Amino acid sequence: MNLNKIYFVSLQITALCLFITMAYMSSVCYKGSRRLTRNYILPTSRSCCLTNSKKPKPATTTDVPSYTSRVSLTNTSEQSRNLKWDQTRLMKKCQVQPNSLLGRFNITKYVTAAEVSNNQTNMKVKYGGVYRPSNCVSEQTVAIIIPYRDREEHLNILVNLLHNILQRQQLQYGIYVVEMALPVQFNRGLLANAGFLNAHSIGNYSCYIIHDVDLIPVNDHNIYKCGSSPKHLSVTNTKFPHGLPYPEYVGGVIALSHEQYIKVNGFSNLFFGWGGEDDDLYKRMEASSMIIERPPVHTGTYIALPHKMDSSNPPNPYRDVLMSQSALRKDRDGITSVQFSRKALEFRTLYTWMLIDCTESEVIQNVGHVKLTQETFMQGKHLEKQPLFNMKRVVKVVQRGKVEP
Ligand code: BGN
Repeated sequence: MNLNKIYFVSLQITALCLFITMAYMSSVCYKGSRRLTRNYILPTSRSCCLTNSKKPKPATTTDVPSYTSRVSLTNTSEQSRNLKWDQTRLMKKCQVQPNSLLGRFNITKYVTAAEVSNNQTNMKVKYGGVYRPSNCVSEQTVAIIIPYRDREEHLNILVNLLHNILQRQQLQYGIYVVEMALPVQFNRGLLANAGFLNAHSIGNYSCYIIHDVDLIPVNDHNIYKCGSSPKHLSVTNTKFPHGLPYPEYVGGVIALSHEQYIKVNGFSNLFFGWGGEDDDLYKRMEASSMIIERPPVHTGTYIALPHKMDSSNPPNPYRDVLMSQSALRKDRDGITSVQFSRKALEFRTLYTWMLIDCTESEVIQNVGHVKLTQETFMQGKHLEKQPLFNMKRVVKVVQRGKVEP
């Protein structure tokens, strides 16, 4: 009798345990399927769910391009999306002016290439020069685009310093160095456009900062983020110690959000050689009714690294002609029309490097330059009584590119 009673009670206990276990498991699975648990959801816990019989789709190479999976900027696999969602939900937003900032600092000596690779800050950077803060969520994702040719020493100094500053600013960012293949003349605007398009497809950034390779920031209160208007960050440098050389100057370092870059159609692609592409950008922004934001002079200060006159980048003799019609040309000459081929793409230790090749004639042809200049000439006559440019000189530009007028 006693034995029977014990047997009966133990049966009841076993049944109760079984019931509790099943109830617990189904609740975990249910929560998992609705992504509500605080635990990171693993495929094993999901696959146990009776309510969610669909197995997670395995990540294919097209889902997760090797670059993005390595840097975890936009990993599209379901598991990583869950992870990201949960992490993001748990983390606070990064500060606008983090306590780690130093303000104005002195640079007593520049780093060597060896020091750059041993630097602790640089070790936190992932291949391709991308970084995200580990303890907070950056409000913006920032791509630094550096148009580049033959300035390795400057590039080392700049990239090393940028990693330090941008990490102190608690930003999620990537650095992109865009090089122009020889023998084509250097074209800063076209390189910026190519950098924008590539960085966008790699990391879908919200903010794009076009940065001269020889300008070194010396104040980390100069926040490398975009604003509601384009933000010109390099207000003064050792070459222009008294501030802007002229009020419309937007050369050096400028930050444009993704929307702003699209709205102005980026830079003109037609400025081969030195000068004018930045003034042309100013005209595009003006034509789009944008105003330019700037930090105070003390904050927007840079060192201009000295360099010899660059023989492969002579002043562009057509820059004033091109500039005079920039607003009218803007919609057909920019990121919507840029012509180039990407010869190489490398995810280097501290930056992503790409080599861009183009031919002047193709670039000019693609803008429909001759046709456009005749149209704008007529428009100019009609609207302003005065022709907007010197027709003879524009034809010369076209002939230089060997396009039949
Ligand atoms: C200006 C250049 C800019 C350059 C600044 C500073 C031109 C256009 C002339 C019609 N503009 O003179 O491109 O950033 O100097 O060096 O050349």
